[in-house]
Amino acid sequence: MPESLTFPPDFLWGAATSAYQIEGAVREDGRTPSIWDTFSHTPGKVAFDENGDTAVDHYHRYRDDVAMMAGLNLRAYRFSVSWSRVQPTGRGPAVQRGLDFYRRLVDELLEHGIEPALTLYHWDLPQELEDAGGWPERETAYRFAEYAALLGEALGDRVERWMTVNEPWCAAFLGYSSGVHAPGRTDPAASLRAAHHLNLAHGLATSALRGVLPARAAIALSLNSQVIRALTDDPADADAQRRVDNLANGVFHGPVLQGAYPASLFTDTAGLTDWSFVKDGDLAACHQPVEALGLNYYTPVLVSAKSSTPAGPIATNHGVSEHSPWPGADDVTFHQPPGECTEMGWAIDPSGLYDLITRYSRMRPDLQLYVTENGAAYDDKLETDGQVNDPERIAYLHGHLRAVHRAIADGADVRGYYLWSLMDNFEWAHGYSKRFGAVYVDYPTQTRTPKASALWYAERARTGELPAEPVWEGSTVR
Ligand code: PNW
Repeated sequence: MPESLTFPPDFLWGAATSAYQIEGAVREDGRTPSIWDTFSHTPGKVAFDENGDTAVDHYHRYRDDVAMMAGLNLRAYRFSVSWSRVQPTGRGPAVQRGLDFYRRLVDELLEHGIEPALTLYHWDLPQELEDAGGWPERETAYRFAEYAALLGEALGDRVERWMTVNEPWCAAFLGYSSGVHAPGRTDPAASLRAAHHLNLAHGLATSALRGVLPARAAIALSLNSQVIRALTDDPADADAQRRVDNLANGVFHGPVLQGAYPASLFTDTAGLTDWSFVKDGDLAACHQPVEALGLNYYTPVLVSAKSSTPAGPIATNHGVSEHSPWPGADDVTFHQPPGECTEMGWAIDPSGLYDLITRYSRMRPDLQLYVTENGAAYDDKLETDGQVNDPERIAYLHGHLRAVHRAIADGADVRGYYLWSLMDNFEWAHGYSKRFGAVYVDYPTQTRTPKASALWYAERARTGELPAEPVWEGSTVR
């Protein structure tokens, strides 16, 4: 019989969103198109050809949204800044009206006692920079550092939690190799250059922020470090696991957290590139001191060597494309992990979150760890009584929060958890068909309704207690 668990008193109970997924107002106050505007307006790229033009209209409704967060007892809110709102061409001086929106949002959060956690890049590169070559071009990393400094100067007096790049794996490999995300390119060699320049962008931005932020500011990187499991203990499967782990994790945490790329990554990808785009001094530039590491986790990845592959369901976790998001791993098979799935088809496995946290806790015991995203999509319905009952999401959150608690009990320095997502929103290539929110959004009216899971989570935030069982019988937050 499980018992109820208590989290540390200063544990940060939060929720997360990103700019393109919620803001809308894509043509207001000087904002120019990002690669996601272009991509979503290209027929056939997003389910039902949906786009973020309106999204959940957060740009106009941020005040109500912040009041709603306060009503849900949230202590922290992780959001991202739309680069092309602040720097429409990706270079040059900042646009005041763009900065003002984020200043108003941050002030509203602070007035409600909610800590803002700002992500500089959640995939919405200004289109003009993509036209100049995008992340495969080194110049983009320099542009990013300049943008980081502008934001740091503008908001450093009121934002203490800074995150550079969110999930560089998605940006590099879904964007430039499999092409299921913007800008939709399918060039594996270019995707490896993109990965390096995202690492460099993180490092250069971190240095630039140090120059403008007060000493109390904490800088972090958010990785979608993935948990890669081998199908069997056959050495060929273990090798497949190592190769995919390099491409999912090592290619980012190597330079950024350890100061070097894994040597075997170079040999695994030798047929695609000679890595000559890594210049002298780059590894030192990537390997900047940071205070915190953000980990995003949804589901594990299960692999085997093609030669040893038995028949079985093949995973579609990373979207469906004839091009792989794993450059140089064509001889690996990706399997559907066992167990129940969320609406994304992602297998539910909280032990993966425990494994991820303990891995990074051992790698860098000096860093504060945050779960910067975790959550689930379900086919939620607004009932006639005005409630949204989502017991599956409560069970998902319960299981994963138990895993976080176990990791803390075993010595990991996990300081907080940001539920993905605060509210239903534009789920990238899936459009609005997948609901990740704790709060339900009725898109035609933009009405927000906290789901049962939001009320359940609000109780965790209020009490710091995780009950023994994932049940919720209340209907309001006390
Ligand atoms: C993350 N994959 O995206 C993002 O950070 C969020 O913006 C997004 O809404 C959330 O997770 C849910 O999808 C991912 O294919 C998209 O492995 C795709 C993958 C992983 C994360």
